[in-house]
Amino acid sequence: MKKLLALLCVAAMLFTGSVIAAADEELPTVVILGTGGTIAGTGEAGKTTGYSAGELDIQSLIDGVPGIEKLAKLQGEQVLNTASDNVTDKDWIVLANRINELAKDPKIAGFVITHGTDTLEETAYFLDLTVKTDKPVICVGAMRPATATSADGPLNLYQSVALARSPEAVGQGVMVVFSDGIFSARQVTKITTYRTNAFDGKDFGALGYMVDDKPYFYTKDVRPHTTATPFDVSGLEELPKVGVAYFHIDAEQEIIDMFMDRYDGVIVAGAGNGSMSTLWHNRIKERVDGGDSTIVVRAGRMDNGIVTEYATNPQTIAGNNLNPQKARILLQLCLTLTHDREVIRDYFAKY
Ligand code: DAS
Repeated sequence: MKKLLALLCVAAMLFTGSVIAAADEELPTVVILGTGGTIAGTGEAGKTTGYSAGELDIQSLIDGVPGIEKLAKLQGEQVLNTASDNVTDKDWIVLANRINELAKDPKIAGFVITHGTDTLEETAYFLDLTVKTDKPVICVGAMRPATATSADGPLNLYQSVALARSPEAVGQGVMVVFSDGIFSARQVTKITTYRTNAFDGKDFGALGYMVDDKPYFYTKDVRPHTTATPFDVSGLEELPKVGVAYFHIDAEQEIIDMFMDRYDGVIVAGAGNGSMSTLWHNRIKERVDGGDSTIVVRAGRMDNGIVTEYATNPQTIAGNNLNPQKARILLQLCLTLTHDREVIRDYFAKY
C-alpha cells in the first residue's frame, strides 16, 4: 500500500511538473533592455530624493517585481546604466539596432526599455521613428528610486512587460507605460519634476490604461511610425548635429548666429506659434537667402497646439505639434536622408 502511495505521489509530481513546464513553454519571451535612471536608482532607505540613478542592474530590477515571471519569459540585457541626462545619440543608435536585430527572433514577443524619466520621451520618439518591427516596444521608468517607500518602478515595470507581451499592443508603435497610463511615444511628455503621475500626452491624453496586467486601449497614434518611416540607422554611428535655441524676450542676434554657425540644423523653441523676434526672423532670412544651408525649424515652447507655416518666412519650417526636443530628433533623422528644405518640410508635416 505504502509503495502504491509513493508511486502515485511520484506520478503526481511528474504530472504537475510537466504541466508547469508546458505552461512555462507557452509564455511569450520579452526582452528587457536596461539603460539606468531612477528606476535603477538607490539611496537612503525610504527617501524619494538624494539618491543615485542607474545603480542596480537589470536582473536586480526584474528580481524586485513580484509575479513578473508569470507574465513572460524574461531576458534582461544591460545596454548602459546611467541617469538619462547622459544618454547620447550614439546610445540611441545602439539601442535601435539591438532591438532591430533581436526582433528577427520569432520567439521574442516584445521589448521593454528601462530608462530615466528626464529624457524618456526623447528615446521613445527616436525608437518610434527607427525600429523596424511591429512588435511592441515599451519604454518605462520611475520617479522614485528602488529604495524609496512606495517605489513606483516595480508596478511600472510589471505593467510594461504585460503590455509588451500583449497582442493588442502589436503595430501600435513605441509606447510609454507610466502610473497606469499607456502613452504614444510621439505625444508623451514629462509634466512634473517630482510627482509619480509624471507623464501625459497633453492635448491627446493617453492611448489607454493598464489595469494590473491588462491593457485597455481607447485611441491610436495615426502618424506613421516604426516600419512605416524611411529612417534607417543600421549603418550609422552618430547623427547630424542639431541644436535647440530657446527664444525669449530680448534674445540677442548672437544667439541665433551661434546656433546657425555651429549646427547642421536648429530648432527654435519659439514663443506662441513658434514665434520669435523680428531680429531673429530677419537674421535667419538673411543667412538662408545668402546661401546658408542650415535647416531652421520653428517649434513651440509650450506642449499643446500646432505650429503652422509662416507664408512670410519660408526660410523656416513649421515643427507641427512636436515639442523642441522631439523636433530635434526628427530633424536629425531627416538630415540623414536629405538637406532639401522642401523635402524636410514635408517630413515635418507627416511624421
Ligand atoms: N535621474 C533622472 C533620469 O535618469 C530622473 C529619473 O529617472 O526619474 O532621468
